[in-house]
Amino acid sequence: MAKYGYLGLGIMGRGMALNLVNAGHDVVVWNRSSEKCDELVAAGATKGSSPAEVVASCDITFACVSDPEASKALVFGENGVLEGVAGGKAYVDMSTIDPGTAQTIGAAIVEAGGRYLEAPVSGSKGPAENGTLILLAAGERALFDEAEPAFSVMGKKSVFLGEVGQGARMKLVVNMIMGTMMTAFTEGMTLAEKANLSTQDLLDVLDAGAMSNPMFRGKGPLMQKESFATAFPLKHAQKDMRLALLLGDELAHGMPTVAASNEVFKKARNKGLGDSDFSSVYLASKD
Ligand code: NA7
Repeated sequence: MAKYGYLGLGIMGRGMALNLVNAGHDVVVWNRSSEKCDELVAAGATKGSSPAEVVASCDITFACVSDPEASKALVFGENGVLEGVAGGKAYVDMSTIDPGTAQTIGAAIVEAGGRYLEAPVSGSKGPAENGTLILLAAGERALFDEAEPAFSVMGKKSVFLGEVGQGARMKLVVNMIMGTMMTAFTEGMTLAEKANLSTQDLLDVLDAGAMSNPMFRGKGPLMQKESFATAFPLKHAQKDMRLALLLGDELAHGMPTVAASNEVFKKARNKGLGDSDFSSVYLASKD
């Protein structure tokens, strides 16, 4: 059985790494703030001393960190991934980053003698914990096939999308749709309130029709209670809107709806909601 590494034990990485351990795999973990490794070690993982050491001691190392800057720090930093990949070690970055950063990282890993796959995931805390993420992979096809035993534990569906960058692009398209859906939803909820409509009636009407979806069904009742426990940090949702807009910019593709939605997320960050769930954009829509 392959030995796996996992770097980055935030909301997403924690769930995925725990699922690998609980499925009986041999897993070595590392996180910048080392105390986050304790729960994993208690569950049966081994704690690694640095990204380089984890990658060098495992067959395939997965990573899930905040944003492009964090992904680059993990790979190019001191004792980083790049220092451990020689001899064909495999590295799978599951963070949501821009395609250019994924390509820069992928090329550097291969140049240093390693193997690379990007595999950003669709789904937040719950799917990470119960292994129902959707993995959007691109890069080395053979590595995608080799990683399947791990992917099948972390997710319910894995798709292979071609060359490095295509996974990032797909993820940004998906999250741009999700973000704009969320701001339209919160504006509808707050408009209903101001129009003296019952938000429960609105949720019931939406759920009975063609717009019924798990996100409205799950987040709607929480919005009514202004309960924003973090499943997907708002700062990461806004990062994805920003990166999607940059992709649109590169391709000269107009996205006025996304641009407007991004402004609402920026306003929410400015209100101090960056670490709350992205559905707390509701509070910015209320003004
Ligand atoms: P979290 O819960 O905010 O976790 C972020 C993780 O990234 C956490 O392990 C951080 O370590 C790590 N991080 C952040 N910056 C760095 C640097 N510079 N170097 C190393 N590690 C770093 O995010 P989620 O788990 O919800 O999301 C992760 C990704 O999936 C993100 O791209 C989302 O958009 C989707 P820390 O614990 O702070 O030391």
